[in-house]
Formats: sequence, C-alpha cells, structure tokens
Amino acid sequence: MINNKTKIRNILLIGNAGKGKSTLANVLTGTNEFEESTDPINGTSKTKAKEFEHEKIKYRIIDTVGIGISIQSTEEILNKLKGITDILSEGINRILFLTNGRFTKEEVEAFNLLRNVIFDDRVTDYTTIVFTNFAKFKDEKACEKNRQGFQQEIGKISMPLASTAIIYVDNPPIIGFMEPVARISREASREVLLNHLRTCQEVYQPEPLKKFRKMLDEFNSIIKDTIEAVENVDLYYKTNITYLGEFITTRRVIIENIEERLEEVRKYMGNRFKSSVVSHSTLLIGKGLSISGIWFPPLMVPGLALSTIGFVSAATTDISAILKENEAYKSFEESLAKDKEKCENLEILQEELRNLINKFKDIRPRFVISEYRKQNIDRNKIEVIENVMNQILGEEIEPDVDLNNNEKTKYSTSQETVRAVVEGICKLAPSPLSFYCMYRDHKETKNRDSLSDMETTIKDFREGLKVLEEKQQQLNELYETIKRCKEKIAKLT
Ligand SMILES: Nc1nc2c(ncn2[C@@H]2O[C@H](COP(=O)(O)OP(=O)(O)OP(=O)(O)O)[C@@H](O)[C@H]2O)c(=O)[nH]1
Ligand SMILES: [Mg+2]
Repeated sequence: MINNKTKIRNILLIGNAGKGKSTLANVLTGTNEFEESTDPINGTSKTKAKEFEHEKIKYRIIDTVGIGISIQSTEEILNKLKGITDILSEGINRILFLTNGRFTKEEVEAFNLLRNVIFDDRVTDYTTIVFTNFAKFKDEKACEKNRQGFQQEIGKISMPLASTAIIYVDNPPIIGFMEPVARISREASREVLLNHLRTCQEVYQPEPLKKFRKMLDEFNSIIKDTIEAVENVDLYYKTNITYLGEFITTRRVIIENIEERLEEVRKYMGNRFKSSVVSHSTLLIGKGLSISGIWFPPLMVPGLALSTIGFVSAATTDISAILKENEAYKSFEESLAKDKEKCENLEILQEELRNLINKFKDIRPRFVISEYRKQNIDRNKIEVIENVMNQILGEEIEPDVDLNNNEKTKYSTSQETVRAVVEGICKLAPSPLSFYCMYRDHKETKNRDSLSDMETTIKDFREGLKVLEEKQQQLNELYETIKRCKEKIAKLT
C-alpha cells in the first residue's frame, strides 16, 4: 500500500461558472497559470491540473469546467471531466465545492447528480464547501454566523450537504489600486486553504470511479484490438486485391496461350489430314499394284516401292502431328499448373483474411456486453466502433472468390502414340483400314480429346474470369469501406 504522505493529494475544484475555481487554483499553486475569467460566458473551457508542494506535501490542483450546474446527463459530466478521469480514479483527497452568496437549488441538484454518477454517498465526507468572495473570512465570528445560517438553509434541501465542512476565503482580482490588498487577501486565503487541506489525508476512491476506471480500461482495450484488427484486415485486403489483379492478368494471358495452342493443334491436325490423304492414297495404290503383281510380276516392285513410300510418309505424318500436338498440349498443361498455383495462393490469402475477420467476431461480443456501451458513456466512440464492426462483419464482406480452375484433362499423349504405332503396322496389311484412317483423321481435326480439353478450359476460364472481375470490383468497393473505417477509428485515439 502506498503511503498517503508520499502520494500526491488530488484536490478537485468544482462549482458553478464564475465562482472562483481558476482563481483559487492560482492562489493555491502560487501561479498565474489558470485563466481567471472576467465574465461567466468565457470561463475555463478545459480541465487543467497543476502540481505543487507545501510543507513536504505534494498536491495536485484540478481545475474543472463549470460542472456545478445545469448538467443533464452522465455523458455530459464525463465529457466535462474528460482527461482527468484517470487522475480521479487514482483517488481524491478533497473535493472543494466553490460557491458564493446563496447556494442555489440547481447547485444542490448538480451535486446530487455528481454523487450518483461518479461519486457515492461518502462524497460529503470528502467535500468542503468553499465560500469565495467572503471579505470577512478572517473574522471567525462572521464565518461561524454564516456557517450556521447556511447549514440551516441547506438542511432543508439536502441533509448530507449540511454536514460538510465549510471554509471561507476571498481572492480578489489582482488589478488596479487594489492590487496590494488583493495580494495580501489571497495570501491569507491560501493559508486558510492549506491549513484545511493539510488535514485531508484520507484518499477517497468512490466505487463508481473505480468501476469507471475498469470500464474505461476494458473499452480502451476493445478500441485497441479493433484498430489492430482493422489494420490487419486493411493490409490483407490490399494484398488480396493486388494478388487478384495479378491473377486476372495471368489468367487472361493463359487463355490467350491456350487459344494459340488450340489453333496450332488444329493446324497440325489439318495438315495431318492433307498429307494423310496423299500418303494413304499412295499406300493404297502401292498395295493395289503389289496385289496385281501376283498375276503380273513387273508391277510387284513399283507396287512394293509405292506401299513403302506411302507407309513411311503416313507414319511420319501421324507421328510428327502427334509430337506437335503433344508439345502444344504440354504447354497447355503447364499453363494449367501455373493457374492452379495462383489459385492455391489466392485461397491461402483468402483463408487468412477469413481468419482475421473471425477475430472481429471475437471482439464484437466483448463490445456488446461492455459497460461503456451499456451506459452510453461516449456516444460518438460507441457509434464509430459499432459502425466499424457492422461494416466489417456485415454480410457484404465475403472474401471468397470462386476460383474455377479446371485441372481435369482427358487427353493422353502416350495412348495416342501407341495407337499410331499399332495402326502403322495394321496399315501394311492389305485392308480398307487406310480409308478408315483418312476418314478418322478428317474427323479428328475437329474432335480430338486434346482439342476438347482446351476448348472446355477456355470456356471455363472465361466464365471464371467474369466472376473474378466482378469480385475484384466488389473487393475494391469494400476496400473503400475499410479505408473509411480505418480513418474513423484512427480519430478515436
Ligand atoms: N472579489 C473576489 N473576486 C473573485 C474571487 N474569486 C474569483 N473572483 C473573480 O471572479 C471572476 C471569475 O473567477 P474565475 O476564477 O475565473 O471563476 P471560475 O469558477 O474559474 O469560472 P469558470 O471558469 O467560468 O467556471 C474573476 O473575475 C475573479 O477575479 C474572490 O474570492 N473574491
Ligand atoms: Mg475557471
């Protein structure tokens, strides 16, 4: 436990505007740092604290905005005490409630509100009513007379206030001819005040302020976590958008590539058909001549020669077309692999974004049940956080992108090569197979598996691209929302 003697004593000045709080703060601290107003409208606009030491006791004088009267709500009180709630929750040694002349009903009501909201029933034990502007403050009899009169009066409206300590001071403005007198009077007032404060050793830690402190800490940690989450979401959104952009560009290039390969394969297949017609016809004629050689031997040799030429050129055409097709297909498959890799990376990024958004889901219940929100302490802050939570957790933020990567391909080059070899051998035997092959080659120019694979992929990728572009647009719009959230929340700290 901290020794009360070494701990700074917090002295809180409250009271109606123009009652002399700032003046009293100057008198106590022996400075000129608190602005003494000359009219009630342009009084102190911000709470201010100043420390000083007297007879080895450290004091902190806290001058406030006129919170003495016309306070409507908790929020208003807390707004007026902005910046000193931290100090107050450390504990207060004395509350000096400044007044002069008559103590109005409004002042009593304001005091009661303070007691209910930030203090508690014990507040009167720690409060001293300070009558300023009391020229006869050195006259003990005059003071006592006033004290009794006041206690009687106040007892009619507020019993607890009737039992508070009362002291009298006079701190005239230091101007004009009266300056030396004013200084003397202020010096005497200071003595009265310090004699009184010296006795105020006990620290008052009102329950509401303790709770308020806890509530403040809790809410500040919610703000901190929200800021962190928003910053992370912002970062990942940016990364996602950039990556999605790259992905779309790459996919466009891939589609173009596949289209080129498709054209190539079509060309090879067309060429294959043309040379197939020539070579199979040669093979057929050769075969015819060879068969005729059985009856007319001179035809045998040219027949065999033509068959061989026909066979060799048919086989060469088939194999070179298959090789070229193979090459084109390989490049198509490479494109698919590249696209797949990009898809996987995007999926990882999306997963991370989803996790980050889930983090918000953890913060939200904390925010919903927070006392700060329930008591509507600072409407602006609450609204900002609420807004940010709603926007980021709202239905509209769905990071998922339907990736549509077609990785299933049917075509197999090894099967094709085996088929070409078997067919080549069969073609040597006299049969109508050559006619069939010519017919098939013609058909395959249009209907090969490799071609349909590529066509399907192009179609799927194009459709996927449309979805991706829509998503990109959507993400860009959402990113604007996140940016706005970030700006709003940054203003809270
Ligand atoms: N004669 C005399 N004048 C005083 C005394 N206390 C304050 N005044 C004068 O009253 C006016 C208002 O004093 P402030 O100290 O500014 O009053 P305040 O309570 O801080 O007012 P707000 O900041 O508006 O809440 C100034 O002109 C002071 O010089 C006093 O004890 N005696
Ligand atoms: Mg003031």
